[in-house]
Amino acid sequence: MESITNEELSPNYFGMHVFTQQQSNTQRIFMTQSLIKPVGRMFYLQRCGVALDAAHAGVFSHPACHTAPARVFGSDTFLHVSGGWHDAGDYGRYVVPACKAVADLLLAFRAAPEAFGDDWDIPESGNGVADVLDEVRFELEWLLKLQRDDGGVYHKVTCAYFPDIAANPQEETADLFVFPVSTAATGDFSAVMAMAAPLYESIDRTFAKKCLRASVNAYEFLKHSKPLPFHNPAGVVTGQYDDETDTDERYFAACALYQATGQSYYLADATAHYQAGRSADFGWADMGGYGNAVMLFGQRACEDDFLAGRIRSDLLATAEQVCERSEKSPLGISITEFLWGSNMYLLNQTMTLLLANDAQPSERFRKAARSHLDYILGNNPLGVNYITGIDESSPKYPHHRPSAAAKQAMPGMLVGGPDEGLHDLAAKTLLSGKPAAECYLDSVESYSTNETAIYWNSVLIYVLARMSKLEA
Ligand code: 9MR
Ligand code: ZN
Repeated sequence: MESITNEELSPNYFGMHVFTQQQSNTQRIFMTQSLIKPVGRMFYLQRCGVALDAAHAGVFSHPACHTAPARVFGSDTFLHVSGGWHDAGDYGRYVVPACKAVADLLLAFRAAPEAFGDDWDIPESGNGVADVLDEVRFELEWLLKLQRDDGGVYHKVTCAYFPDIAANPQEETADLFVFPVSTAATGDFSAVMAMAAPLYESIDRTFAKKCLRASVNAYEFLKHSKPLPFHNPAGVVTGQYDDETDTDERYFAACALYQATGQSYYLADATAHYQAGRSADFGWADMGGYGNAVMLFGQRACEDDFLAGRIRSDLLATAEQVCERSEKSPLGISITEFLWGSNMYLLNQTMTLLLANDAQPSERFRKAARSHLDYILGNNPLGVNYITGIDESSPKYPHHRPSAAAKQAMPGMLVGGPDEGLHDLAAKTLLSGKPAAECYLDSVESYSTNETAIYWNSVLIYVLARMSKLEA
């Protein structure tokens, strides 16, 4: 990447170097576009169940991992559930965050298809299909394996414990388990399968149909199921992704199925869920924002004018609030607390701004979005570019097993960023008393501030793709 010298930048309030209004555009277009490929390639490098060859994966190549059949927890049944992406710095595969990642990537492709080439240097490159869709299909094929015949979708496939931090993927050979069906997983699954169906229609009709059938099947399970929240059984410590509220996932599924089929049955459900309580967020536990996004920007105009109007005005109002917080903040960002994965929360809110800008173009929304991306790329109190492998200030020691094993950071990964809760020992020991925005440690020990995750990279992809089109 072309480097930008300090002279081209000017110091801001904190003496940090930022893009200026006049200088920014060309540089930012170049920067956002050139980041899409490395950030997108992270998904390929997280692939599970298949060998990654040296030609495509370099030092991160590995033989097929996690291919043993997994035991349905508490039973004598074993299932073949290989495939999908490793979630994060661990090798777990979890449906709920996987669906957030898929939803982000599919929305990104819909919003800016021209930002996605067929040249990500993955095995499918050059096959005539945008590599982001090849990559998403890899995840969808895995998700399909997690659906029971009655439509319910298992919550996760993991071991009971995390392996050593320097374990290669193929070295995690402890027993694998498939954990119980949850309604959050089933709702998210139904929704992303419905989002995928129309996008894969022209690529592979049979696959598109399979996605739609699976979506409908999951939806009918949901309709007849009480909420089934997931909690780790005793003795299991891998990620939980627990979500006590499944109404937003049910809403998202109804919206996506309405978009895919045009059936009033789903529209009526979407309206009912919306009226019962709405969530406009894009977090792994709060998927209502995706329902809104597919409803407003899907292929079909929403036939319920009242619902469409409400969604639109809510989106604009939420974006105004994001701007207000961002404009008030000395850091130029809209998050007011730094939770585990703070960088994701900031980018989720940036997604709100960019969707709102699509509903009603506004320089105010775009300005806040630029300021947020600048923060991620280094305009923050620590001067850290929170994406690995981009410049000298990028994290070098992410809490990420393949990186620890290879003794070098896999490039193109967004780290979680400051977490004022100091949720790991290294953070507690070394960051105590620091301002919230500085509660970040570039250490492999700091899983609460320096881990990486597919659903953090995915929202970054959305922001990069949408902004590269905006700036052009
Ligand atoms: O991203 C998750 C964050 O929102 C939670 O606060 C945290 C603790 O429950 O877990 C994070 O997810 C981790 C998951 O549990 C296991 N894989 C790594 C994830 C990223 O740190
Ligand atoms: Zn694996």
